[in-house]
Amino acid sequence: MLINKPADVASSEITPRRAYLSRRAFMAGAAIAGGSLLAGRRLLEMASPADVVRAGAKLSTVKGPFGTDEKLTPYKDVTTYNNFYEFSTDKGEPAQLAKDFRTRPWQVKVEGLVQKPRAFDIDDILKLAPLEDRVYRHRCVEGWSMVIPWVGYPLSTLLKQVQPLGKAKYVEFTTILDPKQMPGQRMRILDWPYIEGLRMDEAMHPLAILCVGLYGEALPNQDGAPVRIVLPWKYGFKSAKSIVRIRLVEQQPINTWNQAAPDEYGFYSNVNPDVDHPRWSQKTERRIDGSGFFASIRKIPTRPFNGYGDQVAQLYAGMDLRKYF
Ligand SMILES: Nc1nc2c(c(=O)[nH]1)N[C@H]1C(S)=C(S)[C@@H](COP(=O)(O)O)O[C@H]1N2
Ligand SMILES: [Mo]
Repeated sequence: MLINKPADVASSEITPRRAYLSRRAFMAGAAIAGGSLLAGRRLLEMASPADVVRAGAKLSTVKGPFGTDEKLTPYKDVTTYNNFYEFSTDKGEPAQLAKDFRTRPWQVKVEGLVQKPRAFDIDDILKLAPLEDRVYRHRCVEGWSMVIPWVGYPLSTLLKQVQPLGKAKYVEFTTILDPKQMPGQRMRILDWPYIEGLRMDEAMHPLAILCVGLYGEALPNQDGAPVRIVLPWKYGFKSAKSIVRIRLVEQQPINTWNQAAPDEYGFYSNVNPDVDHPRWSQKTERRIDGSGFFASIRKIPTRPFNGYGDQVAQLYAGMDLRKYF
């Protein structure tokens, strides 16, 4: 016997929809059938990926600009070698210690010298603009580097929403303060909460992104979930994680690392091989690219502005970059 399928529906359309519907029916049944509360929650999360974007959830993205074809740092290294002092000063520990960090509900207040101050819900931030894959070099002031496929969109997109006033000269970013959830904040390692800042023109530059994911997925907690800043031409510490406030101000913000050690960490902190850290050279870097032991000994030259000079050098025209390091 011949089974005719309707001519106007391609088989490629039928299968996913059918699979989707039957998966939903199955899950509803499974949820009712019981199981642990946790299993129920897991099923719920799978049932509505569009509404519930938790760490690791797939994001739908478009290809963004400024790509590089350098070898990507493996996902494993991006998510197990982290500087996130709110959790631990040991790079191996945030992956474990941030496991249960709560990223919902989450708001980012955007306020200060703006026409329309507003608290953005994280799920609105995710929908504000198309999410772009942006493969950036990531250079830590400590001398290691990675190549990470971030997911986000220009920070300027968010800032334009609140209509900055002409008086606004700088932007300040504040990380969440929650010592109950963040064991590092129970210790006086830094003056919490973590604060960073940029000049207004730096913040509006198309390279600067508001980042919500990596490797096509919602940000893992240890990488700054649910939302962080990424500034590829600056040392990593300028890119504040897990932010809850963006404030537009007239005076240059006092950023946490500059306050902790002003001789070592400047306000600008543009990647610059010609300005050494007082305790080590910045001429070379150790690229973490999955080649294991060999990567740990192989040094590559560090480039001015981390290789983004063509895009950003003009922001600093006429400035003495040794003085404004
Ligand atoms: N709130 C907060 N943001 C932070 C840090 C931090 O300790 N706390 N570390 C910074 C440093 S030094 C670096 S190199 C990057 C590391 O980001 P990654 O772990 O996603 O690679 O985050 C930056 N942002
Ligand atoms: Mo860093």
